Amino acid sequence: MPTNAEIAATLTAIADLLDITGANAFKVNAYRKAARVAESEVQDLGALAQSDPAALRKVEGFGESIAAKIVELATTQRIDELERLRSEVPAGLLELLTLQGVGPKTVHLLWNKANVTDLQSLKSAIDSGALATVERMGAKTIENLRTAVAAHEVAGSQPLRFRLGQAVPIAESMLTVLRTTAGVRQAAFAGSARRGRETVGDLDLLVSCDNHEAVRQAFLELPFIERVLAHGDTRCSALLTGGMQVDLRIVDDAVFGAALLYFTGSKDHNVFLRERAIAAGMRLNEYGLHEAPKAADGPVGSLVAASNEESIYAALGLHCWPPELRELHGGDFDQPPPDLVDVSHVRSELHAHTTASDGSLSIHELASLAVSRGFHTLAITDHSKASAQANGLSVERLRRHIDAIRAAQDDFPTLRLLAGSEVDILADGRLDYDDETLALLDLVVASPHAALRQEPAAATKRLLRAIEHPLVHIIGHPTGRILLGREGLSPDMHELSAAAAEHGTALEVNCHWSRLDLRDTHVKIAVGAGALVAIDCDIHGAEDAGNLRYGVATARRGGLMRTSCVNAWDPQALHSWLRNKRGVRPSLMAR
Ligand code: DGT
Ligand code: CA
Ligand code: CA
Ligand code: ZN
Repeated sequence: MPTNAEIAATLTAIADLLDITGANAFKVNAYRKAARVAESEVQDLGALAQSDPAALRKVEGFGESIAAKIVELATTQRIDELERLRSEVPAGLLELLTLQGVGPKTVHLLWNKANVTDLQSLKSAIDSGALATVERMGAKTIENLRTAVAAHEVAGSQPLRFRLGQAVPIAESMLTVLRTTAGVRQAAFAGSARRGRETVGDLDLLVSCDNHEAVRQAFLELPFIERVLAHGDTRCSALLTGGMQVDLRIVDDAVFGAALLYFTGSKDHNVFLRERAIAAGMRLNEYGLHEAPKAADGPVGSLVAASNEESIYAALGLHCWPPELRELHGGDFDQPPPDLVDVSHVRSELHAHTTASDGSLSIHELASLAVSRGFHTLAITDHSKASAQANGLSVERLRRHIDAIRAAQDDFPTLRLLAGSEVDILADGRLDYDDETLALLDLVVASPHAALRQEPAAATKRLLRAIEHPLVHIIGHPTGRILLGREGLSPDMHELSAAAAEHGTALEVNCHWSRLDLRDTHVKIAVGAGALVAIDCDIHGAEDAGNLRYGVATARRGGLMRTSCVNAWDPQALHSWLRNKRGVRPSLMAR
């Protein structure tokens, strides 16, 4: 059955191919919008297509014809129209879409007016001058194509998206340099990175200043820049070593807020805001919110707001919601934003490894790190015996480790040290230690580490068993996925979340940027079911503490409130949950 991501990718493929063939723009846009809906939808669309096609048609943004396509895909694993389009359009044209700044409309033109069918024929058409004779192909467009082809040759084999935790540090180190440049007033990163998406297509930097030339110079001299793709008075683009693209916009300080709002996006959110502005007799773009023009094609009226985001939302009668929720169906901006969990709320680390298994810090070093983070509680959770590759602890070693943790407590008067374990959830859902051993521990994180290619039904059963286990507090990285690397398990998140809510078991958002597991859409389901969520750094070394922001961003994108995050609780609430969870269900304890 296709996943929502596969459905989204299929709809996008149809849209791209339709665009290349020069199809009606309304039809193409309907597919693109539907792809974005599929991507952010929390219901399993493939399952819905099979069980209740009528409900599928009711999903906002689908409509009759696209719902039918999804049903066709879910039941026959193919879509006739897609196959027809693929037979019509030369395969090499699709690769052209991966060129920076080249969209389906350009590809349509190249194919129809210059007989370009792939990268090679595009290169020849540029070099031979044949393109220059094509109508609507200006010198500038051709120059952009030439740069894009060159960039593709540098970065072609690179993934098209980059992980949040790799992109953000680069953005920040660039901003640090730009902020020291003469005349710079404000500098920030925007785009998907500011919205906390787990991967970003490119980085968007924004700087306001009195001296554009100095900023441009400073940007072009930044380290990691492999190739400059474009540089003008207000925008520069460059490709970094590693293949990621950075777009810099230089604006006047008075319109920084409007530019930040625009370049933070998402595109859907911008469309929403623009429509609200029009409905209110105003116009919104990256230069500010203005009164509407007096005459139909006259200049816009006077400036209403531009210096900061809050003033623009306020002038539109909306609340300023955090970037993480500025997505399609992100929320109701007429209402105040929810009290989302924040990095500053997190006061405990409940998943951390020492040198006893595969961590690089001792118990004392881990505890000192937790104290320096201002935390009131640290759970030491080394691996269990089945994780032999991670030097998991035998029962015997675990007993001695518990003693060592209890002994260390005396040295840390402000920190509660918990003796815990990250115990493997075996393929059938049994845990890697017996109940007698688990009962010795203050806290149990149960995680899947092996058998990560299970069928969804088996994965659901396996994880449910761990969630229902009376001695388990937290399910660690529930799917085991590795971003851009390993699919992991695809359990039924609705079922897991309902069970987690019922049993008071927390589901973890693992903060490591290669995991971010739960992912944002899963958090949304967990929140909807009323489940508790833990946000943990799964510390293996001191540097992992810095990943907290990525886990928190993921949780915020899923709408996680401060009150539902166990790491944000005060010591009393946290410790009584840990104790009571084991006490509340004597019937389960008896099993
Ligand atoms: P990415 O880079 O693919 O991870 O996603 P974004 O959201 O960073 O997208 P990007 O880099 O293409 O553009 C940055 C923001 O600029 C985007 O979130 C919204 C705004 N923006 C760019 N192009 C358009 C557009 O054609 N229409 C609208 N409404 N907004 C746009
Ligand atoms: Ca971007
Ligand atoms: Ca961009
Ligand atoms: Zn771990």
